[in-house]
Amino acid sequence: MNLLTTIVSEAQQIATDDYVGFTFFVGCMAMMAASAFFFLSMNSFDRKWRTSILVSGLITFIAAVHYWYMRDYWGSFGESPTFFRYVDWVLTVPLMCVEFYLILKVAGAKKSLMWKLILLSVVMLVTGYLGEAVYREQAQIWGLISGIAYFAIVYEIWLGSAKKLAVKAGGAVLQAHKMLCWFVLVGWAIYPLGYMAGTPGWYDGLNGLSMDVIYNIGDAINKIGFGLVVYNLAVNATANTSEA
Ligand SMILES: *C/C=C(C)/C=C/C=C(C)/C=C/C1=C(C)CCCC1(C)C
Repeated sequence: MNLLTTIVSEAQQIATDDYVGFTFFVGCMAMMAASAFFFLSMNSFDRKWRTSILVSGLITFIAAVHYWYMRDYWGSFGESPTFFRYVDWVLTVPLMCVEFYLILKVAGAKKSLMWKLILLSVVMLVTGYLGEAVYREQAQIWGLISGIAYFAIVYEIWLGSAKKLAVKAGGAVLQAHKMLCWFVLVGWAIYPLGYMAGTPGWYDGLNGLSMDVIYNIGDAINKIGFGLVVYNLAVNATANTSEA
């Protein structure tokens, strides 16, 4: 069977009220399209922005591959593909931390900043996984620890050394940094909501919502949005240098 007939027969299997299956399917396509867009645009930018655009494309590409499997897993078992979900995140979220480092390099960002953000993101995700998949009865505690790591990331980029570097860089970099900060503060806050919808705890009222739909919406906004902010920065910065 070729790819198109596979896709068509998959689409026919998704019931009209299966929002989870639908968002996995659309998410997969959107991630693929975004990857093609980022990869194909790469060479139109100054050399120093190409790595950033490459990383944007890698983030959506890695997600596209995982969505392909998650869509299939959901279609076959009707269960949350928690393992694939967290493997995806543990690869893509550190890459988002790399993006912060890459755009702040012009202001002299050091690798230690990158590793600090990566470490915090791994702590956030590993503890989240433990609460969601391994120690579900203690989901609240693991979620809390994960949330603390999340706030440490928010602090670092909004007020910590990353912020100082962004101010030092100024112009288009500062603007892009601010946008990315908003993505982390508001866009990433979608995930704890999904977690609360899918695990037991004091927040049981949220259980009517679908964890997977919430995560899928979060991924589309954050992965593609993040990439577009970086793309926009490369467009602006490249235009400025060619004017000068
Ligand atoms: C592309 C994927 C992204 C940007 C995933 C981000 C995930 C998070 C910010 C997850 C955060 C969590 C908490 C803050 C507490 C509960 C457990 C998590 C892992 C869902």
